[in-house]
Amino acid sequence: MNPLIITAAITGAETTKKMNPNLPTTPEEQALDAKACVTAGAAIIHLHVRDDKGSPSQNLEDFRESMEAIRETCDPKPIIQISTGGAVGAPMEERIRPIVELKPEMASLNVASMNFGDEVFLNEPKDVKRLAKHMQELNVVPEVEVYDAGHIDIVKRLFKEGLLKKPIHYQFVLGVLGGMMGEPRNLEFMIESIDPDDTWAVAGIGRYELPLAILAIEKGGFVRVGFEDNVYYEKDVLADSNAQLVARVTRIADEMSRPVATPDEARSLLGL
Ligand code: KMH
Ligand code: ZN
Repeated sequence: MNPLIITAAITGAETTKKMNPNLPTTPEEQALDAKACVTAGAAIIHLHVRDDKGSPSQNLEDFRESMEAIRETCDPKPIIQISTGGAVGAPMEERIRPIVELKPEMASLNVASMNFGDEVFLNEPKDVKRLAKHMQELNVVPEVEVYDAGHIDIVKRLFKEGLLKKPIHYQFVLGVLGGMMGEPRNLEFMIESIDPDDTWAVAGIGRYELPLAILAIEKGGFVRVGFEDNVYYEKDVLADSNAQLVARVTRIADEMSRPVATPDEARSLLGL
């Protein structure tokens, strides 16, 4: 089977230290956390950043500092995948700027507006197209974040319009209220709905994280775990660290005879 790419979504925008005191928020904390995740088997760090007060930020300098700290601290160097989703309500100009200025290897691309829990996550078609165009021009490989089956049709339309290249890398984010929940049949439907030459990963929110990770390992997909999506190790027990969640996926993959990709193997699997 193809090697398993594990993404660690270490910080997120909605998670707080109140939810889990081990959440990394400063560049130093993120660098050490990322290093532990890479040692545990992660190849990609999905990166959100915070300002000095610990609030979600799309500020260019906050991204620059965290990226530099992660690059300096980690060996081997993970793929840093900048979030262009940010927190709900982040201005589009701020969501675009880190891509243009920092040119990361990869970035997330959210293709649809939706309810996101009690809020509205706005991704207007014209802005999605602008972001996709910037990524294409700067050779930043997009990971399309898909929360619902209809979003896949939007991705296919973007491809037809020349705004995405093949293979397309999907992240199925299942369990956000406003998108599809994380029942196995939903993941199966998503997999059937994409083209076979594309790649996919799954990020199960909360209690969906572990069962969907196991299903993805079995079905040849990739896996995302981390405090952005889930702060628990098991019911009512907080995870000690992001690396603890990554290490569990690595152990399960090992038991299921699925090798875990190094960052460089992930680069070649994703065509970076
Ligand atoms: N924080 C969510 C509203 C992404 O990183 O691209 C959006 C998000 C997606 O986290
Ligand atoms: Zn994110």
